Amino acid sequence: MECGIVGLPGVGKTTLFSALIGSSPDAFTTGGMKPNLGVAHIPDPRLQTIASFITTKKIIPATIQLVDIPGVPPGSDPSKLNSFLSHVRKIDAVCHVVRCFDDGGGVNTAKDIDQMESELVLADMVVAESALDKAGRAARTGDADSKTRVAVLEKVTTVLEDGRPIRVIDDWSEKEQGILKSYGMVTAKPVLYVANVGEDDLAGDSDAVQKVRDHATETGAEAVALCAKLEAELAELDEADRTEMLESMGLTEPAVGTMARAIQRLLGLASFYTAGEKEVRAWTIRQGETAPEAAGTIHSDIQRGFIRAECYHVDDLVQHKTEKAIREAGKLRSEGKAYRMQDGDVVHFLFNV
Ligand SMILES: Nc1nc2c(ncn2[C@@H]2O[C@H](COP(=O)(O)OP(=O)(O)O)[C@@H](O)[C@H]2O)c(=O)[nH]1
Ligand SMILES: [Mg+2]
Repeated sequence: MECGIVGLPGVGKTTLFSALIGSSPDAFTTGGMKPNLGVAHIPDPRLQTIASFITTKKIIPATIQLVDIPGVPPGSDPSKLNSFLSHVRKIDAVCHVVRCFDDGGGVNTAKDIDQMESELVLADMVVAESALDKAGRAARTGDADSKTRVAVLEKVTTVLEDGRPIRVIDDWSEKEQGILKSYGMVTAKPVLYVANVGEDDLAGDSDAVQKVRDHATETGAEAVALCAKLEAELAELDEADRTEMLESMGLTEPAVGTMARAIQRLLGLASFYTAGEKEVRAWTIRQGETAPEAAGTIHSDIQRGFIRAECYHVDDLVQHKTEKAIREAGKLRSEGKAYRMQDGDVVHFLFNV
């Protein structure tokens, strides 16, 4: 699962990217056409909760793959635009950064969003048009599958011609969804708008930010407001200094934490945990995965030799304090192969290879 950071040049993408992966923005190229790749930790308060009851040597958060995709200035030549689109086609979710801080030239979020989004809408129209042509010809020979394709593509085209992204359509059947996915349309991907605010509007109260939030609501996306520059500074501090700086601003955690969790939600992911003396660790799965599939994220041997999962919820630990007490209270569940993992499960996998 990979999340791509997109936006016009100079909106703060690389600054945000470095804050998310916890290194200095100076380490990354600016202005070039090559994307920056990195891995962000997903800060998770539940890890500290678990570690407060189960003594452990190490806490390991879940991670997410990030790509900082260089922005394309409006009116760029087609080769730059194509290179940009090829990167966007590969990602699973889009994090669209919108400049809400004034760099001297004023702020116009509506125009900025439109400039970026109309390129994406246009790209999908090109794909839809040629695909519709092809599917239409096959459908006329009586091919049932192609008829469904035509229906999907016509629905998509109506929305795109209206200048709106495909993600506003939320009533696909499972089959239609599969067809849609096969075309890799860029405006069908889930989007998180990041309103990049200046240090003078950390709460995100300005009209500019409100416009971003409204646009997100209208187009089936989510939105967060943060100051990328401040987040990048926070990321470079050690734990103690960071806590002190956050407290002085009346905050409890860096905004990139909230943001990383929003991305996780957007991707339809959930977390489960393993907890022991050696480490307390968060693992990422797709919502609804079964216990053996979840075991496979740790090691393929555990999936292959899966016997059962002994599990309880983080909330059970908070209530009963120890695993022994959870067992005595009858809250330790023994789950088999068909069990669908719940977000917040703490698990011991029993396996035999
Ligand atoms: N005032 C302010 N400046 C920012 C903020 N985020 C980024 N910048 C500045 O904007 C410029 C462009 O940032 P960069 O991350 O390279 O933008 P990119 O082209 O989207 O990757 C840099 O000089 C940053 O320091 C912010 O939140 N507030
Ligand atoms: Mg950049």
